[in-house]
Amino acid sequence: MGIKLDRIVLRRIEMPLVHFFQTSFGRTYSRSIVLVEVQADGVSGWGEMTCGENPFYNEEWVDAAWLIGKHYVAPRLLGHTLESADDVNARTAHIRGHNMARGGVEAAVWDLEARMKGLPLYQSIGGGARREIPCGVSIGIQDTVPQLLQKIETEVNAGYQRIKMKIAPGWDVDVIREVRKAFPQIALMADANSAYTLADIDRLQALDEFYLMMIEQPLAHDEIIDHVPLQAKLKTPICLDECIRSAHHAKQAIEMRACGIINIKLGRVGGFGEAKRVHDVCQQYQVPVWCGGMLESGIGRAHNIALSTLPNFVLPGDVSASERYWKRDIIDPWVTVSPRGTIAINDNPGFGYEIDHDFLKSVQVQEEVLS
Ligand code: OSB
Ligand code: MG
Repeated sequence: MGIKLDRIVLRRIEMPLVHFFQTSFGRTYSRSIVLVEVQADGVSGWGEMTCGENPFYNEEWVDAAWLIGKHYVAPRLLGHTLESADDVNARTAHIRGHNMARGGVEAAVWDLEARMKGLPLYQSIGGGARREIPCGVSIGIQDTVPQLLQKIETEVNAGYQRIKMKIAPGWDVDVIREVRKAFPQIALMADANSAYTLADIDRLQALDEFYLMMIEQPLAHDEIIDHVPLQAKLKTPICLDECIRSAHHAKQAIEMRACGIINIKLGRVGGFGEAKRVHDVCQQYQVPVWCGGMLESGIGRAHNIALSTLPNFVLPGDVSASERYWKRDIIDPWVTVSPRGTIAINDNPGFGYEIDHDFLKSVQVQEEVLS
């Protein structure tokens, strides 16, 4: 069939979070998000560049992502006929880094292709291993331990299948001890977002006592190798997030025994093409994966839901209900979670949700049409 992109529209929206989100690298009250609409033959596909407002999770951030999309990604796609969405990754592979900017456009083209064919996105990407995906939540660093315990109780009662809590030096061993005292049975994990070094090995070993499912990215954001001696000394499996940007990284990390689990984020690896390759490598090595989150709007969330239907996404992901993030989401219907902590897959074309255009307009602060 071929996909000839006529237009790419970049939009920037600003939406306050229902509750601030604090990680080891900072606190976020409000999200600034770059959305991508790609158009061909009167059909639109939508994507989201999943970077933060600042270059603190990794080096990407919204202002840079916008410019990468405009100056480097769009010119490689506009006016060309793509055989399929799978071609987008290779057409932008000369760009060093900026995977979230590249991936936002790539994912939009996957959505477009699925809508042109009248297929659900999850089928287009080769997913469909499950009709509902298992969900967990990611809970940020709070001001007090009682506030954290209260939040965990709310999410456990809502049915979420596992709780992830953010940790950092000063909010780790003692806090997790309190959490375990209050919730001895829950599936619990901790995400350090690169807050430690090998000098902290004793502190990280102390976490073994709390039988966590995993500890996520304890060491530097760009570091795989140091996780090897750390994993050798921990009973708790390490899950890598930040430092896995490609299937090649995943293979290296697994072979050198740097981790037992990998978190796949669509943007971090540059879109569906590479996310599927990371998934496949992990499956070959029998390393389970789960879908990470970047506080996405409904558009990025819908992509994550489709991704989570690939067979090796066997662990609950950080994909949770719209209402945990937003007073109002930009998709219709919103993403909801069942009392057993799952999101149901639907069979609508593309990513399966409609854009709430009126609301989108009301939160939009910038728009640029590229053709
Ligand atoms: O490390 O997984 C992370 C949010 C922003 C940046 C990094 C991370 C996160 C989350 C939130 O943990 C996951 C979500 O609920 O979207
Ligand atoms: Mg993480």
